[in-house]
Amino acid sequence: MEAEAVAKRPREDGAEGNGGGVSSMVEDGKAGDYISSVIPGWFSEMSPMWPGEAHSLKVEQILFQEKSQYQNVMVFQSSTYGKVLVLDGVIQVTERDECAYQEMITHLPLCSIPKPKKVLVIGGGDGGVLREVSRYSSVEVIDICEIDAMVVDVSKQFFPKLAVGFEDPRVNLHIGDGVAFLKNVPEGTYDAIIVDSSDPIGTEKQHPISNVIFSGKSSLSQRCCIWLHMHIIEDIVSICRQIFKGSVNYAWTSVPTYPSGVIGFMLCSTEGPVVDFQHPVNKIDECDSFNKEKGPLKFYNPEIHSAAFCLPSFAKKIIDSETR
Ligand code: SPD
Repeated sequence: MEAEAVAKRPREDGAEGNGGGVSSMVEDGKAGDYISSVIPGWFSEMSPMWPGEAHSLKVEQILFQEKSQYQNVMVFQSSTYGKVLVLDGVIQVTERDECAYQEMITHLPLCSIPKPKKVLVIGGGDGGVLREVSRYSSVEVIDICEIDAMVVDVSKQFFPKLAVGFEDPRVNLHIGDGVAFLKNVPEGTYDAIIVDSSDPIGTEKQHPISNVIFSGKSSLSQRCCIWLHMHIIEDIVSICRQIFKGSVNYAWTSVPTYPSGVIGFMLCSTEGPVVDFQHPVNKIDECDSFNKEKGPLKFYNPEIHSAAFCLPSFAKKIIDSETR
């Protein structure tokens, strides 16, 4: 669907502003079971993936809601986090804190390998990761495979500061299934593969993308939260250890609007030159292959890169025991 067509579509319930539509959506069930409201006029993120808790944002206005072929897509204007993109009831990005996620998921792997040239993004249809990858002048090709064209269109319409990533001439957009795409990629094609998915449910065994990303020399996948999913992270680390013959690492960062306020990343490398993810080889402010014309980073720096691998004791104990 084209963004222009999307823009003109009125809300089905005819309500306007003040987030009143959130409550009415719950009552009439139009947006499915995912959207709920603890307090009228607020969006509350509830899911069996984080039982017993709900992070809430005050809604000023619902700007878009539609069911794509794959999921419920919603954009609302919040009081304090700018515009918010929600897929199947789960916050994906907010204008205020998107920098933390997009910069970390991109620069943790790309600052860890010298002069990355070919990069694949799986998911990431909002364009934020592309925006960050395009900062590297060493990069020649940026392929992206996003399953849901509506996410791309909605981002171009409502999140131009993210979707600017699509404007880079090195970007090749493929709309389709990431697993199918990867099956046709010869091993070693990409220097880095970044999996920017919605929340993965269960372990790698149930999430086939991770079973085929070994073709990359380095890969990163967003992986759960230490406060909520330690048991899943434990399984994932163990399975990655069997799949990846290089290094397997877990890092995390703060994203206030994600469940429990943090999100984790699995960083893995194939055999070959050792990738020391914890100590970036590209110092982003000094590095030749970094295009300074794109403006300053808001969140990432070399210190926060290394710090992202420091874990609280309860998580370190489990992850270290799996990585030995
Ligand atoms: N709990 C939400 C995790 C969302 C991860 N994907 C975000 C996509 C942003 N490019």
